[in-house]
Amino acid sequence: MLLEDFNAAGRPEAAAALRPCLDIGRWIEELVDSRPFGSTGGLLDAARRAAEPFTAAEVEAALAHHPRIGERAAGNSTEARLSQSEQATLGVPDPAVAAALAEGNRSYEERFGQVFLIRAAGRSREEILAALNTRLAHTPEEELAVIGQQLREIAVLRLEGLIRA
Ligand code: 2AL
Repeated sequence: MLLEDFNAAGRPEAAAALRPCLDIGRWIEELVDSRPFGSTGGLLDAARRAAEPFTAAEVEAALAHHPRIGERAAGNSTEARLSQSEQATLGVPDPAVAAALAEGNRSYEERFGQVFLIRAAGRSREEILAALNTRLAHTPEEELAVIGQQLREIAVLRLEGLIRA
């Protein structure tokens, strides 16, 4: 979508364009209401700042949209295709790394009661596994902050791919 079309779109259409990036109503509304943006850079800066910090409930709802690391998103929606492309770096996993990721995901979910989330684009499997092990030692409060940051990074990268000058 062109930035000028995003700027000119009706509120529901503009919100629908943003939703696959990050499904947090307050974030979407803030960006929709901040139009028009003079540049994609301005839009991305606003996306990094909007609705910060997220509440625990917002994070929990947004997490429900993300498949586990190492699991392919089902379907052909914009959201699923974005996730598949982000996780493409995971490639055909080395069975030992795949098993370690599955075990790490399990431990993380047991400890925090939610899916382990990380901005996968640009990260190797080994980096993701190392981050998973480090984050297992966090407190729930520390994790809430990290997850908020990861949701923002994923959203900004998605926006960068979806809206162009
Ligand atoms: C994902 C995903 O689908 N894309 C990404 O960057 N991270 N999932 C996850 N559990 O971290």
